[in-house]
Amino acid sequence: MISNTINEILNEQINKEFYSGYLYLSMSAHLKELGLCGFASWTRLQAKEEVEHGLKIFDYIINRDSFVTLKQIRTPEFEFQGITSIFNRILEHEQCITRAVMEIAQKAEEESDRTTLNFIEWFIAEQNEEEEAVKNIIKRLELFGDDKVALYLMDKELSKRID
Ligand code: OFO
Repeated sequence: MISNTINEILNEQINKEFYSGYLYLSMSAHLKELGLCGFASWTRLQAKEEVEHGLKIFDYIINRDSFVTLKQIRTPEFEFQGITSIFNRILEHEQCITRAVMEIAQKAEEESDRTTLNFIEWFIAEQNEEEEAVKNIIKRLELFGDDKVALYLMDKELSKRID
């Protein structure tokens, strides 16, 4: 069984992960409207991944004989100012999630809860990967600026993501 503090922070994290999914879906819809099907598909797959993250925590709480408390998921943003700003927003959001994950690790450490610490390490590595992937996309978007051919090629490339 995990402590109340850890239980609470993990339940909050489930909500953050599901909210991330909502945010990515909202972005995906917008990107699809713009005709950027590859970017839309990339963010949609990311949404799916976020739900999986939430479920991973959901299962962990239950496996530790604790209680899952699902909270309301807030409405995601739905107005965006162009492709680069969407990816800057993603980076900002992921950095915020990274801080939340680090806080869980910190709390687990304070409580000498090595099982949670071990569990959350997967998320720390995952956050690092996600931030890196988004930074690479931003770098290229900034580099190519308004070049439509480059955007077309990037869209094509991102459409190849399968999971
Ligand atoms: Fe769950 O990794 Fe992004 O938010």
